[in-house]
Amino acid sequence: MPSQMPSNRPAQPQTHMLSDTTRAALAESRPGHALPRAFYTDQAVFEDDMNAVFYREWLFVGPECELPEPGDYVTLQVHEAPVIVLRDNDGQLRAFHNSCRHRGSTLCQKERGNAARLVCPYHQWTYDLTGKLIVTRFMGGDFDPKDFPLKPVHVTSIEGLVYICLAETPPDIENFRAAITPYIAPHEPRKTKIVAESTIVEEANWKLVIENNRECYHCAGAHPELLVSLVEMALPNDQRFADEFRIMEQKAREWDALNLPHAPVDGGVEFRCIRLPFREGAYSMTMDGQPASKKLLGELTEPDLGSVRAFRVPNNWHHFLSEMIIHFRILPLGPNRTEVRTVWMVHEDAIEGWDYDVDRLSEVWVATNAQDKELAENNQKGVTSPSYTPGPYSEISEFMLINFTEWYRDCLSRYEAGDTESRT
Ligand code: 3BY
Ligand code: FES
Ligand code: FE
Repeated sequence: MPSQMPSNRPAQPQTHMLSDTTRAALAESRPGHALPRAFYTDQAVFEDDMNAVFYREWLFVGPECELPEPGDYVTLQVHEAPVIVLRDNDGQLRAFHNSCRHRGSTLCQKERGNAARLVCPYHQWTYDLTGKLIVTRFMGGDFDPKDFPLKPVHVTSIEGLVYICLAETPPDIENFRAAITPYIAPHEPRKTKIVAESTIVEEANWKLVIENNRECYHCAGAHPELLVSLVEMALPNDQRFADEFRIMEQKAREWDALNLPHAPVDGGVEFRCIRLPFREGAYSMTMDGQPASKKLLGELTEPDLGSVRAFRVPNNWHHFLSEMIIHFRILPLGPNRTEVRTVWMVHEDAIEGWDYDVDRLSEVWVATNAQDKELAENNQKGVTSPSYTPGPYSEISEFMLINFTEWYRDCLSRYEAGDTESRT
C-alpha cells in the first residue's frame, strides 16, 4: 500500500536552528569515532534530535495484525507528539495526531482499543474514523465542523509492518519497501499474532541503544543465550568466523533452491536487510535452539531458515525466522531514557500449549534485552563522565555504527539546511 498523502498538515517550521551545543558537538565530532558527550547527555541536543530525526523520519509503530478490525487503534508517544494509528471502516490504515481540534485534549488515552468513533473525553467533540469532526454541541451558527478535522499523520504498511511519519513531506520509503519485501513476504507477517510483548525503559540515550544493536562486538561477552543460535558475523563473507562461513555457503545453496533471498541488501546508511544462518543445529532463538513454534509461518516448509535481520533508522530492528517474528521498537523518553518495546509473533493459527509456549518462545530475547539494557546503561554512565573522550569504532566489527553516526550527523546538517530530501 503506498503511503497516504493527507491534505491537512501541521505547519512545518520555516527555519531550523540547531542549538549552540549541537553545533559545537557537530564541530567536535570525528568520523569513525563515538559521538561527543553532549550528543548522549544534553537536553538541547535531545530536542534537536526530536526535531531533526524523530519528527521527520519514518518510525516503526508495530505489526499491522494489532489492528485487524475497523475501529481498532493503537497509540504511541513520539516525544511530545501523541499519535493514534487506526483502521477505518473501509479497512484503510490511518494515523492522526492524538489532539482534539477544540482545546487540544488527547482523544485516546489507552495504549490500544477499539472505537467506532473518537469521542473527546473533555467536551465530547466526536470524530469519525477518517478524522472528520461529526458531532459538537453549542458551537453556534458560524461554526463549520469541516474546518476542524483531526490532523493526519502519514502511515504505511510494508508487508504488515506499520510505519508513520510526522513530517509534512516524508522521506522516501519506497526504496526500503522494495528492498525488504522479497525477504520478509515469505514469512507472511500479516498472518501472525502477538503472543508475547515486553516494554522496558533503558536509562540511556536512544543513540546508545541503537549503537548497541548495530554491533555484535559485545555478543561473546554478554549474550550466552542468544549465541546458542545467533552467528556473530554481520556479513556472509566474514572469514573471521570459519564455521559460520561454511554454514552460510551451504545454506545459501539451500535457500537459493527455495527462492528465498539472503544476500545483503545495500540500503545505504538507512536500512539493512540480510538472511543469515543460525549456528549448526539451531533452528530458532530459543534456549536450546529448537523451534519456538511447531507451526511454520506462511507457506514455509523448511524450518532451518536462520533469520532475516532487518533494520531501519532511527527506531527499529526485526528478526524473521521460519516460525517466529520478533519486532523491536525504540522511542526516546529523554536525553538519557529510552523505551524499548519487543513483540513476539507466531502464525495466527498457532495454538498456545500445543504449537508454542510463551515463556520458552520469549526467554532468549527477554534475557538479551536485559543484558543490552545493562550494557547501554553502563555506557550512558561512562559517556556522562567529564573525562569521556570518544574512542574509535572497529572498522571490522562496528562498521554499522560508523554508518549510523554518519547518517545521524547528516540528519542534523540537513535539518539545519532546511533540506527535506531523503539521502538514498
Ligand atoms: O541480533 C540482533 O538483533 C543484533 C545483531 C547483532 C547484535 N544484535 C544482538
Ligand atoms: Fe476535545 Fe474540548 S478539548 S472537546
Ligand atoms: Fe546485544
